[in-house]
Amino acid sequence: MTRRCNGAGSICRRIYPALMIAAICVLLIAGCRREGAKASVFDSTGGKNTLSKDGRMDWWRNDRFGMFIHWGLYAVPAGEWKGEKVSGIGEWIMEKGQIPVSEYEPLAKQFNPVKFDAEQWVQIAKNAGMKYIVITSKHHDGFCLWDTKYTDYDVIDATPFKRDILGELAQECRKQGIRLCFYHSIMDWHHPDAQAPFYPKYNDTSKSNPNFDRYVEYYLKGQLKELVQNYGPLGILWFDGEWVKDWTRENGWDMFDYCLSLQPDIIVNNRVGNGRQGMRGLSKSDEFAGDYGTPEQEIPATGLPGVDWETCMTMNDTWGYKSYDNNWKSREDLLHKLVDIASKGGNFLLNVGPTAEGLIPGPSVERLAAIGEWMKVNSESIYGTMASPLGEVPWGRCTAKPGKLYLHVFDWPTNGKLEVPGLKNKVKKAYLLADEKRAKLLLTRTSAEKVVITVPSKAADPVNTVIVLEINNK
Ligand code: H79
Repeated sequence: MTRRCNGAGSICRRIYPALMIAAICVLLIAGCRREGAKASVFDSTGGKNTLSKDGRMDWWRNDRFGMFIHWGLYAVPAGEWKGEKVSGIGEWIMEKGQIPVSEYEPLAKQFNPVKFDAEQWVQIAKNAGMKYIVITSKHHDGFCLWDTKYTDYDVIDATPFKRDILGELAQECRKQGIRLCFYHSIMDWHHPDAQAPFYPKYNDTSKSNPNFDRYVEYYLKGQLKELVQNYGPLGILWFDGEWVKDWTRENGWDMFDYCLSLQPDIIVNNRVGNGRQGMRGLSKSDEFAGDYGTPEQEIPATGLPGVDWETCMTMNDTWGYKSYDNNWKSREDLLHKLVDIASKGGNFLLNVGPTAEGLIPGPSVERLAAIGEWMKVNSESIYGTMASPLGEVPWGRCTAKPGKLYLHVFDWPTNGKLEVPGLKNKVKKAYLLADEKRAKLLLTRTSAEKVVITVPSKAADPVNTVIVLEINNK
């Protein structure tokens, strides 16, 4: 959560000077739209697409907060195999437990999530203030949540449930105004032309499959076309598992172009290319395809000026449901993470792992409801904001819009004085975002770079009270 630069190496050396400049130019951001990220994708489609990257990314840069859903057969064993707990993330049980395809596949017969209610899931996301949902159409285990014609290993052909999960979600998302997006794994432990033959180590990155091209051209591309055509228009295609040996940089560009050919305004994450820097999630350079970086389970120590990124994170320690994982992050922590990410210019993709019955676990629902309560009052300080121009502030975080700063006060001052450092702009007015009357708070400039706001003795919200500053951008 701190802005220390721990171990981020060259990134830090690049970022700190940039941050300094940003701080010096505090809020000279007249037009104030976030600058478009590096245009690694411009013209990659040979002029077939008329949409600019900025045009495609516009909603995503505004919406900031999405729900990740990891759901598949792994919800059935829920972290246990043959009476033993299997360590690691739940959706990796097939690999971690070295389970052969022949033993994993029959889980499909037990997948009967009769309590699945798309309306409820979408409502939970929407009430939390989330604007998009990214669900696993296919994870590494290869099981598909829709009726794909490319395999019978799907919810319609292999399970007693026989309902089109993605279809029901697509319909609800449209109804409730949430953007639907799919996570689609490049790696596939079930497909004979992909990693299935690598058993007992499906994730062995030293191995090649001579038929991998056939898997990509016929199976992967065929499925993606089904997904876009049956359930689109989609928001994002979210790839993963790109580290398999057979996936090349060229595969990444080709797939990226293919996705845009299916839907010209679609967004594609950077894991479509094979240039990701581990869990830090950013691409090593512009040579790799993809629209935005994907730090996993971490928040970059500083913002990344000019780069679009989205932190994906679990609420406990697993993506796919594990019955005994109770290591939940607190609601306060999760809200602070959302704000921390926004203050650095990123998006937050927060995960839920529904059970085999089809329910989002209670602790997840409670946490999302708490975030939603805060968002109902304060979402203006998240949507459409940009990274903070202030640098580090001792009491919390800051987000910005043209002519406005949102001070997110995590630690409310006990002496009734909130000091705002690094602020040279003229401040016209300060008020509590929670105050419908917008009553003016007393402002005192104590130096060329410091303003002190006199605040009520008690915080409106003990977790995060937002103060709005109306400022002159010059
Ligand atoms: O879907 C969830 C996980 O199942 C998947 N991504 C999230 C969103 C995932 N997370 N962690 N892993 C998969 C573990 C993979 C780790 C590694 Fe690697 C693969 C280590 C070495 C190869 C990551 C990718 C680090 C280097 C390349």
